[in-house]
Amino acid sequence: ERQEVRPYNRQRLLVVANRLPVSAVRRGEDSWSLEISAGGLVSALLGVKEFEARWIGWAGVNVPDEVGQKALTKALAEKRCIPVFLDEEIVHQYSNGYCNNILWPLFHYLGLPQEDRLATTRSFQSQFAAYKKANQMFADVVSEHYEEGDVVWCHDYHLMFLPKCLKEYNSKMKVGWFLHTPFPSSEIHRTLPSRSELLRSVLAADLVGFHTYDYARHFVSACTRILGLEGTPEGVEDQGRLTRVAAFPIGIDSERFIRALEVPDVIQNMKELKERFAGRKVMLGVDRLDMIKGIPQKILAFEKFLEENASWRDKVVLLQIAVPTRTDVPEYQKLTSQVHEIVGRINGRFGTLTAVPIHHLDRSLDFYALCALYAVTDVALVTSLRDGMNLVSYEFVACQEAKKGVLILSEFAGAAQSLGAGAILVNPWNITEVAASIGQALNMSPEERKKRHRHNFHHVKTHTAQEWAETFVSELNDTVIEAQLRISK
Ligand code: ADQ
Repeated sequence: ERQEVRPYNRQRLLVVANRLPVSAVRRGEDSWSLEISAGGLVSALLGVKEFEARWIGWAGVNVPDEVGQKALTKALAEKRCIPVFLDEEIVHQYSNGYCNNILWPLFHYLGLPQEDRLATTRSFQSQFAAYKKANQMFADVVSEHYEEGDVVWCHDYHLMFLPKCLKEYNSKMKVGWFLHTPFPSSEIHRTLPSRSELLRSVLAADLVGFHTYDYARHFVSACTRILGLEGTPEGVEDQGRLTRVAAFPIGIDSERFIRALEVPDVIQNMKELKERFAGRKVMLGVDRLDMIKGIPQKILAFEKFLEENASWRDKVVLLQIAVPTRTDVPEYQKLTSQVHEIVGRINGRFGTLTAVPIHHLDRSLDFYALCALYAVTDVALVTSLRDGMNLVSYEFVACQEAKKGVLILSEFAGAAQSLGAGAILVNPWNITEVAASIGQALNMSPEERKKRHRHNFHHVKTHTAQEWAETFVSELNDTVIEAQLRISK
């Protein structure tokens, strides 16, 4: 066993999230290959270098046998990752069921189809039981690895029950919880049968963080209205114990994107893309293929723009890169076919023998390919119906120093609050408005583009992922010290 020497000034940070930042593929009885997986949280925490961070989470595979578990644990240790092993039934009920089928749509203000709603209502109790059981399994692994002085940072809606489990294990543990999605209006949260239990377990944390003040305010209102607790400017108070609640808007590792544009392969790729789309303006969408991203709405708005602006038809192209996620869920399969159908119809309608207006790719791109695309884009289209923050808008801005392209951004993305002044804000449900904003963006004067870009670029460069994590952790440390002082008074 390799002995690790820990620099005395670096605090240990245990990052607990549903998924580890790597995906594991089994190559043999005791051999595994690991790949870094895409996603907002991964992108953000890759930028954090200040702490000695360790990840605790599920590796995304079912490993029923002990030999496999041992080998995977060993392989993951090299990446500073610690696995939580969940069996298929738990994953089905906890992750696919309670997390993705109940909390995810609810937190994004999306309803379920009637038949799913009834089925969900029936299976609710068993799914919530699985959710609590899974959270307890995460807590067991955390407590096994916890050392005094560590900071434990729990992430997202999958782990709302975790702060309570951790504090039951050790009331002195420093526990923070951060939500990457919106927290909805208390009127929405109220409909959850497990509404109180979830709020109470989150409140067991010392610090609770959200991307925006609105989400934080919704959470505090839920606690006051549903639990009858007192909301203060600092957070939520329960019999003298304060849970600090605040906004910590996430960012990206902007330098990583800026540097990527100097890599020879990226420069070559940009050159090829420019040649490929010469004479046409490039519009870009990059999203996980998810209901919340408003992909059909975006494409319909683009169709409306082409319909109303015949002169632009052979002068603009929309590249929509959509990584499939949750492909085993029927709702997501339906969304994929719906998007394909709309794209096919529009390309049939406005395409020529040599060119089509929409290129739709159902896949993930590697980091460098993505940077090249961002850099050659004239207009980025982010039309999320709801989005905690939306990092794609940040990444686009980071890659636009040369071009100063335009960002069209949904007012329902958290990013609207930080990049709103530089972007064109739209209501993604209003296709006429989005179509008009496409025209505005394509015709915008270079001076105005420059002015808008300057605002956004400054924000993206100064509000980084690293700063986000450092602020959260130092606030968590301070909160715990203040609480101790209050008790000793
Ligand atoms: P996501 O819903 O995953 O994150 P987002 O913030 O846009 O949304 O992050 C997506 C990440 O995946 C980006 O880093 C992007 O580059 C990458 N990505 C997306 N499509 C890709 C593709 N086709 N190929 C390669 N990479 C791709 C959740 C919340 C967000 C919140 C983040 C962080 O839903 O609202 O901003 O967490 O908190």
